[in-house]
Parts: sequence; C-alpha cells; structure tokens
Amino acid sequence: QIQIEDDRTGIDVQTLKRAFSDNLFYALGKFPEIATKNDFYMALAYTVRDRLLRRWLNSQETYLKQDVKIVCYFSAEYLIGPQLGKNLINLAIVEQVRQAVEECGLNLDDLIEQEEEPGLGNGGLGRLAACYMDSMATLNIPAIGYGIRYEFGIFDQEICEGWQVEITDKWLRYGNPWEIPRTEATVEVGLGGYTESFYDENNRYRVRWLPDRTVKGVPYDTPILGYKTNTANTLRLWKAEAPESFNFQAFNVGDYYGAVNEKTYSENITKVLYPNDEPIQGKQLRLEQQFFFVSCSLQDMIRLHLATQENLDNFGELFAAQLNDTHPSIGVAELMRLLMDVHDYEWEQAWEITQKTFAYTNHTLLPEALEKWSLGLFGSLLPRHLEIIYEINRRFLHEIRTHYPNDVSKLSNFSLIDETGEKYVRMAHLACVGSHAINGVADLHTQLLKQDVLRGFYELFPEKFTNKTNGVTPRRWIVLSNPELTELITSKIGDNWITHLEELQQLEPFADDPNFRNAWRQMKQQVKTRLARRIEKRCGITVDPNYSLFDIHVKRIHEYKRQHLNVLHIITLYNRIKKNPNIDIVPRTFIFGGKAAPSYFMAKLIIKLINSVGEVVNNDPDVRGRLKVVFIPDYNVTNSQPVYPAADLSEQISTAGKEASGTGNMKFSLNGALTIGTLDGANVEIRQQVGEENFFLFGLKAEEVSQMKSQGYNPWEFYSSNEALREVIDQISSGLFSPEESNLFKPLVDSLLYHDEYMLLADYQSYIDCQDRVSEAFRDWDNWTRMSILNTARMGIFSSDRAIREYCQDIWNVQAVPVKLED
Ligand code: 26V
Repeated sequence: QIQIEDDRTGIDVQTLKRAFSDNLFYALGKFPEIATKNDFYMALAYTVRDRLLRRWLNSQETYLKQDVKIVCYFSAEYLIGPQLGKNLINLAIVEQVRQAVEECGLNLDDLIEQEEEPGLGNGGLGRLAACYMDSMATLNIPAIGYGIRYEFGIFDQEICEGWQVEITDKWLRYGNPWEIPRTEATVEVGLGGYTESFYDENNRYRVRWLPDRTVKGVPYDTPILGYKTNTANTLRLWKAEAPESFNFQAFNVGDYYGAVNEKTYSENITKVLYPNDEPIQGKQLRLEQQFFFVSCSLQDMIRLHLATQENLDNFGELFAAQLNDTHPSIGVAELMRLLMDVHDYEWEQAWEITQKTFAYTNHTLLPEALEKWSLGLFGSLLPRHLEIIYEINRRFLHEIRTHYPNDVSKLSNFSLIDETGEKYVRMAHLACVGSHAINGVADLHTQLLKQDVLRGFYELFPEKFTNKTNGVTPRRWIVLSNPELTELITSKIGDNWITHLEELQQLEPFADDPNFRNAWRQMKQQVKTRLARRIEKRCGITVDPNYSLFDIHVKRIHEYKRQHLNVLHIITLYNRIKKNPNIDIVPRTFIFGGKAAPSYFMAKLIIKLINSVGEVVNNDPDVRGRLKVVFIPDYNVTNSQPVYPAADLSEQISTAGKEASGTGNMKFSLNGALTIGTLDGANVEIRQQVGEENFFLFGLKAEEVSQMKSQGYNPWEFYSSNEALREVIDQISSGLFSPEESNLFKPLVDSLLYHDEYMLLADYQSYIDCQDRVSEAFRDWDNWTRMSILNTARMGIFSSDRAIREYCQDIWNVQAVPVKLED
C-alpha cells in the first residue's frame, strides 16, 4: 500500500518543509527572501496548527456523540505560555521540525523565541489553570477551559534606574496563529436594568430581568493538545463586542460619536486584565468581566447540552464546573437564573442541579483577598442576581437557625451578606453554599481553611471539604524547559516518567553512583551557563556559572513572599566581606524576578531596593565578584523557563500560613534545586517527600506566627537585640544603597521596625543561620549533587497529572474518553 503524506498532516521532514514554505507563501504572503523572523515563526505555527486540527475536531465530535461528562474549568486567568515548543513536544515532532527548519537555513530555537506569550493572568492561579488544561488533555479527560480573552494581558515590565516601569502588553499586535474565532457561537449577555414579576400562561409566579444594555460574547478557541495522545481540548476565551457596530438610532440623529462610544463601552469589558493580585473592590468593570465570561460560558454549556439532551435535568451529570477561586462564583446565581427564568425550572430542582454542577477551589488565606461586592454596585449591575442571592441566603439562614437554634451570632457569620458596616455580598460564601465540593490547594492550606477562614462551613458541611495539593506539568516544566535534564533522566530510566512522574523514583539508586553524579553536575553546569549567557545579554551583568551558587527567588513581588528578607541576607554577607575582605565565603549569584502590582507601592520599593543593593554589591571591588545580584526584568512564563533548571537553591520563604501552596517551589525542586523554605503551603509536603535532610528549613511555623501576633509582636525587640540585623537595617535607612536620596527606603524600614506584618525580623536570625548551613553544604559538591538528585527523584507526586486524577475521582466524577485519529 502506498502511503501518501498529506501536506497538512504529514510529519516527515520533506513534507514538513513543503508545508512550511506553503504556509509562508499562502498564509503570510511572503517569499523567503523578504520574510521576517516573525513571518517564519507564523508559517511554522500554522504548519503545526494544521497537525493539531484532526485531533481537535475528532475530540469535539467524540464528546458530542458519546454524551460524556465534560469538565468546565472556570477561570478569569490563564497563563498558557508560548504554544509552539509545547505543541511540537506533545505532537512528538520536535526533531523532524528542527531538521526541516534547518534545511531552510533557519534555527528552530530562534523561531520558538519569536512567540509572544498570552499573559492572560497574574501568577500562580493562572498558571495552575494552564497546567491543569495540559494534564486533562494528556489524561484524555474531556474538558473546556472557559475564560476571558483580554486584549491587553499582564503588563510588560521594564526596569529603569532600578524602578519598575509598566508597558502595555500588546500581545495580539502581530496576530495569534493559535486561536480560531467561532463567531457562530456568539451569545448575548445582559447588564443593569431592573426586574419585574408576572404570571405566566400556567399562572405561575415568575420573574424576568430587563437589562438596560446587552453585550455580545464572541468565543475564541485555542486547541490544547495532550502529550502523545489524540485528545485536544478547547480553551474557549470570550471577547466582548457591541451588539451592533453602530447604535443606529444615535447615528441617525447625527450623534456619530455617541454611537461609536457605545461600541467602545461594550468592548471595554474584555480590554484589560486587572494586574492586582489583590481584590479590586468597587471596580464595576471587574464585576462586569466576571459576570460576562461566566454568563457566556454557562449559556454555551446549556446550548451544547440541549444539542443532544431533551432538557437540563441531567445537566449536572454531564458537566462538572470548577470555580478557580471566587472570581467566577457569580455563576451560582447565573445558573439559577438561567434554569428558572429562561428554562422554567422550580427553585428546588434548579438548586439541586446548580450544587451538583459547581465545585469551588480556594487559593488564598489572606483576609484582604476575599472578594466582596457592595450591594449598591451589585444590585445596579445584576439586579436579578441580587434577588436570587437574597433567596439563597434566606433558605440557607433558615437551615442555620435549625442547626444552631440558640445562636444568633451564627446568622451574621454565615450570611452571604456582610452587614457589619457597609453591606457587601460575600463571594466565598456564595461559592461554598452553591458547590458540592470545596478544596484548598495544599495540605496545610486546607487545614487552615477548615480551622480559620471557612471554619463555619466546615462545621456545617465537613463532607464537602477535600484537599487537592497543586501540581505542575512535567511536559513544560521539565521536558521543554530543561532538555539537558530530560535527556539525562531518560538515558537511565526511559521516558515513561513524562506521563508517570512517580517513576522518577527509579533515579534514587543512581544518587550513589559517582558517574551519574558527575553527569548530573555537568548537566547542571551546562544549564547554569545557558542562564548566565542570557543574564549577560539581558542585564549586562557577568555571573559565574561554575563556582557560584545560583540562589533564585522568582515570583510576584509581595511583602508576604518576603523578597526583602532575602535582601537582608545579601547585605549581611556583604558586611561580612567588608569587615574581612579575605573571608572564605561561598560565592553566590542572587537572582530575582517578578512583577509588582502597579499600585502596590511597597512592592515597587522592594524592586528598587534589590537593584540598589545590586548596584553597590556588584561594583564593590572588595567583593571581587563573589556576590552578584541580578534582577531579571519582565518575569513571565517565557522568561521563567530557563530559570528553574539553573537553580542550585530555591527561595520559598513566605511567612508561614500565608502562601496557599506555591507552584514555583515544585518546578525548582523537580529540576534538582534544593529549597530553603518555611513550613508554608506545599513546602511542607515537598519537605516530607524529599526528606528533611535534603531541605533547608527555617522560621516560625504558622501556629507560632499567630501565637506571637496574639501576644503582641514587637519587631523592635529583634532589631535592638541583634547586632548584625541592626547594622543591616541602619545601612538601608542611612542611604548606603541610595546615596542620591538617603530617605528613599524609609517607608520600608519603618514598616519593618514598627509593624512588620510579615515577621521578617522575627525570622531573620533563623534565616541567616539556615543560609550559612546552605553555604557549608554547597562546599561539598558531591553531596550537594546527591541531594539534588534525590530532590528530583522524590518529587513525582507534584505532577499536575496526579492532581487532576484526584479532582476527577473525588470531585468531578469524570472518566477518560479515548479519541480516535482516523476520520
Ligand atoms: C490575593 C492577594 C490580595 C491581597 C494582597 C496579596 C494577595 C496575594 C494573593 C492573592 C490571591 C490571588 C489568587 C492566587 O493567585 N493564589 C495563588 O494560587 C496558586 C495556585 O493555587 C498558589 O500556588 C499560590 O500560593 C496562591 O497565592
């Protein structure tokens, strides 16, 4: 039989070459001679996309025909990162494509670097959603990711004179080859207006919502292909558009600008991602975003459902909707409205369907981060939903009264409405009552949820609560980011670990093999050299990958994450050198990266402090290059990929009880970094896994933090009783690092000395002592390498595949559905 390779699907080198130049000509309209690097990237992206489409369409068809249960992941944020490299890996065509491109005189890595990533999220929560989409596809779990297609994602960060400067993220500037608009699936969403009651033809009391404006939601679909499987799920992101391009009434009376203005107004809803990690109370546009994408998505699900089902009775059997934090929790009220007002269901049955459909993941313990909306704002934007929430609350508080007959304080504690001052809707309470399952994202986090933030709900419905410790995808965070490590592991244990990460365990015996240790150390050196080159190019700072310990702290800048505690350590080492320039010290390269919310003054000042300290330390001849401080600008998925593999030491030093889980901690340790960390979030479980002798622990425990706080913590005591600490603080406040403006860091110093909300001073000595142990350990390269190997070998359970299997079993009750490749 003759095999004919189709130009759109064939994967041998010759076919790929032909397809690539075809796309350059027909899709980009260019000859190779005049094509830009971006043209070549686009042509290659289309070539790869062609090879996804059969799997994607077959997956969708399979789901539709087989009435399978589908996971709908509701998330206001996705940080999927660049798609080209990932898709090549999942299609298993990296080498053919590399060769095809090379035969055209191009370099694959250069083209991969051309891609501008969609930065449609802030940090951990958005990246988790992306890892989960990858794992669901890889495990053949039918899934749709619903979210918002922000025109401007998270801002790009530049550093000017040590300060963060925000630049608009125009990620769609050169087009996005990975998405396909599905205008035929457009839906309409109402906003504002009022409600009225009436009796329908069966004389039933009904309510209808008469919105005063409507917006169209247009879905843009991106295929999410699993690793070496035929499953390609959909990431469906909604763009807001005006119902008509012109308000003809305004247009006809000559109000051209008014007409165009309305279009702008509607389209504003999906213009920009809110860059705050903090809740944005009182921002009407933010509530509009949340409602908009949730309503679009629920309408979409209902339409899909009714394509094969008679009615919505079994909606909750065919969909599992996961709320990624409270951002989409308005969905509880919106599904109730759709079921009752549009599809004629009675309250009781609608409520049963709703609870069965939704489950809620909490991602933070910080009290200031719990979302609430003032009644005024909520009622004017979503009058019908406010009525529904009142009714949910009325019924819920009735249950509370029966459950706690003699305790009126319970009513105000549980109420969906906060009435302690100005009145608010509490979104976490809505999510809890409207869901059949509630989960935290690490063991400690879930415990603290049960004891603290959601204590009442836990007492009331203990059976709803479960823990689902976060995980990360090994495809992006090992295979794609660290080819050197991938090759080394595979040379010993084969490549099954890529989808069964527990198999990394098989590396353990090699930790005692001198040859393997050597190979491991060489590999690390190579990867560190790769990062050193980038740093040289990007920041103009020379760092030493051979003898210097790479100590890396990358994540959003936040006081609770304590980047400034790290800085206190740097200055402490600097002082030791200044006092004794010939001191025998382990050389270190301190690498930072992360964005500060534009309105978060203290976080921006921390960035400035890092750069100012770097300026002094990097240029002091006494230091002789033994300490280097680097701030990598514009930390995002793309820029993070070369960072995790190059770390010797991973900084996970949040105040215990504040970091829900962390996922960067997992990426580092999987790549063989040792962790210095507090007992916070998933650090606790990482330490259990890798063994306490392979983890650098310091600091107060969560319990001790709250204890010390309740006993009246006084940071000044630590300052005055610790000479080294006092010196460091005094240097910062005296302007040693800001000679041009000696008071520059005063707000930071004052905050530490007089409040120290995050207890840096209490943890300072413990941190310094622990860092000294790190340095001593690093002197013994061979043993360090052994610990590094054991970290990787024991981190398998932090795969997002494991996490997704747990969600499937314990929360979603969904099964894998194999997809066939043939048409
Ligand atoms: C909210 C706020 C508001 C006040 C200022 C500080 C702050 C910091 C974080 C947040 C929560 C945003 C939600 C979020 O991104 N949570 C992250 O979710 C990750 C995935 O579960 C988890 O690994 C991180 O620990 C958690 O911070």
